[in-house]
Amino acid sequence: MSHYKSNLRDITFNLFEVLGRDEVLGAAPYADIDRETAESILAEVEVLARTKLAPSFSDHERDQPVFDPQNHSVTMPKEFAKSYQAWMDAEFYRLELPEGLGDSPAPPSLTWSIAELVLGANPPIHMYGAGPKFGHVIYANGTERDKKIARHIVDRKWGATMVLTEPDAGSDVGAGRAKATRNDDGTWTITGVKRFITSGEHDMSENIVHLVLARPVGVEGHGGPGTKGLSLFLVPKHHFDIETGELTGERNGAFVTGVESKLGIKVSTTCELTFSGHGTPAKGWLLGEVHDGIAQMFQVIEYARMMVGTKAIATLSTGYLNALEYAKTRVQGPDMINPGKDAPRVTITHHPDVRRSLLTQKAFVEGMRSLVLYAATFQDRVAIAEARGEHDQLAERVNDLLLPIVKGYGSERSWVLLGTESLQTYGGSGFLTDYPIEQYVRDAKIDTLYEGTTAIQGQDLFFRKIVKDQGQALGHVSSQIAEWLASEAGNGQLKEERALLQRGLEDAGTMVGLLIQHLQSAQPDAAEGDPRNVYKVGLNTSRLLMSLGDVVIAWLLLRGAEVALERLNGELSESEQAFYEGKVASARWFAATVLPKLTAERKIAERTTLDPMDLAENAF
Ligand code: ST9
Repeated sequence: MSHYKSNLRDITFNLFEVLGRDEVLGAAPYADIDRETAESILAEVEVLARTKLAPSFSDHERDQPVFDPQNHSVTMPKEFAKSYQAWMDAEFYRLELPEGLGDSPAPPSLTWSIAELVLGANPPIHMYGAGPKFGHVIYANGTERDKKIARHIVDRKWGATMVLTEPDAGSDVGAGRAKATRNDDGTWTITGVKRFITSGEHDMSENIVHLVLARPVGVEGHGGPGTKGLSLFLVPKHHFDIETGELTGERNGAFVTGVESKLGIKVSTTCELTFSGHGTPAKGWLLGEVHDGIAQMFQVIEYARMMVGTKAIATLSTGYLNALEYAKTRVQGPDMINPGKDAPRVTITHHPDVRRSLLTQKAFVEGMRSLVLYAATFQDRVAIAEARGEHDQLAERVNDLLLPIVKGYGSERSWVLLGTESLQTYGGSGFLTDYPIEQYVRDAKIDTLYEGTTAIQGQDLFFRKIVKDQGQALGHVSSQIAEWLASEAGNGQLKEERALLQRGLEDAGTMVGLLIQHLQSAQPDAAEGDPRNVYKVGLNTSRLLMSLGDVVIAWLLLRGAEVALERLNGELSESEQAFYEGKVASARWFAATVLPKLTAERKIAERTTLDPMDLAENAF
């Protein structure tokens, strides 16, 4: 039986009933995909995810990739490779590619819905399967030569990796020291050691193309310190004929020199890669023949941040649904209102604390799913504008604003809830490998770490997505919320929840204003300022990230509740009635139990002092 429990009903509810995605389907550039087609694609992927992708999920623990240090190779477990093959053979990845590369583009709101199903069933399949999407970045930024490489990656189903991190340069990517030296034939030789490279080596595709950040040597105006001195190189595992994609039989000098042993997600290889370290030069091409590495790599990072947030949320979703199933069948203890020793024992869904826990899981996961798909609606706008040769700058900005929330908030909330609520629902049984929850907890922890830790997401949100953006995207989202609050949404039935959201919005707004004040007072020219006030910002960026996430999610859940209340006025089947009642209940629960905490968060932020920064290190 599959461990994976999907929630296709909630996905389609968000897509079509809340976010109106019918609007973008059936018309250019998505003329071939109408709502019916989209729904049948989702249904097909859901079956594939449950029946072909999910079965090898728990094998990861027993049957792990085997690293051979002599041959610099990794042999993947057979069952996982079979699931991976099933996904690649189905070619749904083509829906994520632009015209000219994949031939059947679909809106990002649909492709992220598909991604949720795959990431919930077996996350590393989606990660190993990202090759074609890397092809997209190469295609978009590349020369004619690079575009050919991109096509080989897609057509031959090659793997690809993002290669940034070095032993001494993690979050601080600009501290990287890998070098690139230009060869007479126009190629480059890369030298250095990179660490934590996801999918860095495996035997499931005939080739892997590494996208490597390195510092060009001896090129005037380029290669300086920091991230701006980095360029992006395409470095294949095996050499190939650029025209045909056929492998030449020659190994390039990009070798796996270590595979990490780690807490979770064990089938995903986390590799040390050594370039030009074993007597063979690691040769590659400069992407697009321009030295613009960090900006190019951030195109990958932005996608990957969305993917990581979606992965975390997808795992919480299946975690919650598994916990719910267990709770409905697990008989334990009497009902609180009939506590006698001889009283009948009841399923644990009768216990108030279990109901609290289940409703908390349900509210967060449904809210975060809405967040992912809400962000995706802005990606739809960006993609549609691009297809017309235009730019939708507002949509780009709002998507940028939402990404750290999807990734940072999504991963933190999911991991914590999986551990504190989903696993806890099982009692001691949750600790056992008999159930998938313990693996979910371990596999989801990484989501708070990679693609920029939560602290990095908080800083990105405040400094880049709010301050540098001059509050344009934030202003747009908060005015949308304010507009909704001013409307008659909920037909009087969500009055209390709207008041709670109003207060939460004000609390979050006050926090943003406060951090901006601290930042201004830290500027050298500020009257009576203090440069150390920037620490007061740094002490609160994670708090702000989580608070803004709470506000946006509450709003999206309440929008869903508004739709559900309307539907509940009509004739419904029993299951649809229950579904919509559940939507209203989770929105109300979130508003009642999460939003009031924002006032406390605001007060904590207001009372921030420099004490933590003044404390001597040895006093910690
Ligand atoms: C990792 C692997 O963790 C995890 C595995 C995941 C699974 C892999 C599967 C992935 C599939 C991917 C498929 C690709 C598909 C793509 C399709 C798309 C069509 N947004 O602030 P500054 C840029 S890997 C955009 O001064 P510092 C920007 O160019 C490890 N751009 O930074 C900027 O210049 P400007 C992941 C951004 O102080 C420039 O950077 N590691 C953004 O020099 C400099 O900015 C990390 O994620 C942004 N949000 O450096 C690193 N931010 O301002 C985490 C910056 O002129 N560390 N840029 O525009 C950080 O993010 C640091 O804050 C830092 C700091 C490196 C940016």
